[in-house]
Amino acid sequence: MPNTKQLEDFVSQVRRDIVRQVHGVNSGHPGGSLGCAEFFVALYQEVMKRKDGFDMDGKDEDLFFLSNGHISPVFYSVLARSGYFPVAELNTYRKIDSRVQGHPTTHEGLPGIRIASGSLGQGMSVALGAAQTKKLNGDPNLVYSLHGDGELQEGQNWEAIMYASANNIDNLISTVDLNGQQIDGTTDHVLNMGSIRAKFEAFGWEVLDVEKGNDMNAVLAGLKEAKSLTGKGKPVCILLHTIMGNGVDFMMGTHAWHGKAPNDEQLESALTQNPETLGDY
Ligand SMILES: Cc1ncc(C[n+]2csc(CCOP(=O)(O)OP(=O)(O)O)c2C)c(N)n1
Ligand SMILES: [Mg+2]
Repeated sequence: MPNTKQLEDFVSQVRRDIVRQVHGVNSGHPGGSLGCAEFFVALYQEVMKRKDGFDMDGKDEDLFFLSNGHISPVFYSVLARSGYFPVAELNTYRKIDSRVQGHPTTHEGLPGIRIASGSLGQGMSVALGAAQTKKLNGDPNLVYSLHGDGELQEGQNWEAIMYASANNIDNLISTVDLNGQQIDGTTDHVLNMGSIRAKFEAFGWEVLDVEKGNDMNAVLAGLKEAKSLTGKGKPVCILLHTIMGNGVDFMMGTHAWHGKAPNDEQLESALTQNPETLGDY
């Protein structure tokens, strides 16, 4: 099992992959991707029970669904570096005929991708369907999902959130990337949602906050605690407090880098801040 330093080194490489993918085609979403790097590395390298190889049935293993599909650069990097597909394929990000599309899709058959996402608001519905299926099949494994905070403004989420608790889907751990930012500004400014914790609780969920969503040990502890809360009749929500653009100083804490590529000079600076640890693709 990797130690914290190894996981942090992994994160450094993932950050390099994120900015290099986006810079390579001058498009894509670095901000949310960087903010969720620790979460993805913790999940795939430590927390999730995964089978060797990949199949769409997803039986007898934990599953993950990415709902905020625009943060695909972090997802692709962690999938590739966790053995799902060749790391060199990151070089085809957002290119014509690539399996590594700007927003994940299933028909390219990229191992690790279970749903198309990018049209926001749909992932929770799929995740809870998979979780309910596991319960019906007597499969004791868990389902994880990730959602943006701005994404919660999509109404379909709340149908899913309501359904999950009404049906005691207690093998589902849904994480919200609480970075306080979305495409056009802060979430408070664009559409103030009040207390997201109070809303999930009112809908019957168990909620826990991870205040340091970019601290590897805090993220691991939060995921561990969330796991301990499963199987008790309620779905579990992690409010993961992250910093958008984390790890690249000029991208941090602003929506400006939600969907914008760094130029050559900015890339150089970003790479200097994040040493190569596992080998660039
Ligand atoms: C249904 C739908 N509406 C609008 C968009 C455009 N869009 C893409 S990302 C985004 C912002 C989402 O905010 P958040 O989930 O907080 O992501 P972050 O900016 O933090 O990465 C929007 C509005 C979309 N992809 N899908
Ligand atoms: Mg956000």
